[in-house]
Amino acid sequence: MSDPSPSDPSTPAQRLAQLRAAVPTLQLRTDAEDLAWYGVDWTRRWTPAPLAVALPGDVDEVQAVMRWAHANRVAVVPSGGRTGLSGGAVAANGELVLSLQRMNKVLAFDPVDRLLTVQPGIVLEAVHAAAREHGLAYPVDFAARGSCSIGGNIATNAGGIRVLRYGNTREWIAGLKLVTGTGELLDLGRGLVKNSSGYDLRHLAIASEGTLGVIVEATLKLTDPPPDTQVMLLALPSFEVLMQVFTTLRERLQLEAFEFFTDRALHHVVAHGAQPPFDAVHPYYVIAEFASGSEAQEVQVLSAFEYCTEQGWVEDGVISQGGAQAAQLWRLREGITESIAACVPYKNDVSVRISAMPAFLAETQALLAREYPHFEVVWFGHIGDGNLHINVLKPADMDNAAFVADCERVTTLLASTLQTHGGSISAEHGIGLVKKKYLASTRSPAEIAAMRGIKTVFDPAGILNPGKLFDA
Ligand code: 2HG
Ligand code: ZN
Repeated sequence: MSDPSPSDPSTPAQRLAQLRAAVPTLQLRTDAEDLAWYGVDWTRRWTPAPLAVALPGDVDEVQAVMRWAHANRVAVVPSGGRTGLSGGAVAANGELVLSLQRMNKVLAFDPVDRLLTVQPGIVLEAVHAAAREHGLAYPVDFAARGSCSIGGNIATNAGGIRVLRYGNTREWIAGLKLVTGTGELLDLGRGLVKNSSGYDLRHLAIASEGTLGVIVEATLKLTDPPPDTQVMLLALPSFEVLMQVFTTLRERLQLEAFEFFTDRALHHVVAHGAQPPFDAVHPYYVIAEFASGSEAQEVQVLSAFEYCTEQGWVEDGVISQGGAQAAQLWRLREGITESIAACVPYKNDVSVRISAMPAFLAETQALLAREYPHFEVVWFGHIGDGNLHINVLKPADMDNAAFVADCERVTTLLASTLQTHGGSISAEHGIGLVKKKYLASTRSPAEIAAMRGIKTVFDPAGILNPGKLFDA
């Protein structure tokens, strides 16, 4: 928490009493168990120590909390499903956690505009279900769908496994209501398809990681339901052929997703209970989902598969016959994060242009082989979007602080490799606390200065998620 201002020497207990008086209807939790639960995200690197957890039930309460926090200079951490991987929702310094979990309803559906208006605490999977009920789809999707919230997805511009076809969360936000650091309510975008009336503040709020405002409502674009699909899992002999397989499948099929993982990733998922797909072990695997159903499409699928095999790019493969098998194949990719969680991974989430991927990869592979000779490194990710997840696993006998320090040393080198290739240190997980010191490798000093200036406009007292993204 930011230090109390000189005119406000109150203790935490006095502050809470003040907050209770200012917003008498507000649900507040202060049990040690709640503070521990709401004070962290999936990073688990920080010790939670919030002041309290506020669970507002409506927009008025959020505004009242923010007005109080602004007046009393109390730091606030907006909080969704806390499935983030960059520490964006961590409250380790006496901040007030503002959990949107009770604000989790569908508010409206408009069939003409094909817009679904929801509260921020709704879980992604429930958004999918609501869209389906109306015969439509909300296409952003990823493994944390059962617990992440739409507000958190928007605050990080979440990507996931269908970006290749549908883009990031940003593409699907037609409107946003945002409560700023002074408690002002902004109604941004309002579902308009066309609106050339100056700065689009909605897009500043998207990916702002709770530093500009609290998202209290979102209007989401829906689209046609996805086509019937099949899933293909391919075993590849080398990384070099990966981009060739991608280019071939993208040319010949209507790709819905294209992801990769290594033998180490598969090893962990199988050890975690998944079914091994092939008898032999192969260095690399690709999972692709594509439109299929007509006879013509099926012929194309087989011919694309045969072509890749003839080129020597594919050592083995399987094509799903039915939804259950497709789900089983997807589990091999989507189960990776959970399967390595116990190994306390240090996560890199990097991106470059797809065209820069081969050169970037060659350099990065050499860098990591040189710098991490004794650590297990698990590679996977959204290769079709130029986005790699590189998870470095902590040796069981190594001290966590020493492990993180070593990984941070190597991440500095990785950040400069990324800079050479015009890439980003955070493709889709956000900067939060974890990537803060590398922001300057991805954004110029002038850009960071502009971001700071914007932060001051939305949050003049600097109370919204302080210390995340950049320091004050
Ligand atoms: C995924 O693509 C998520 O599965 C998590 O972004 C990535 O655990 C990770 O590094
Ligand atoms: Zn990902």
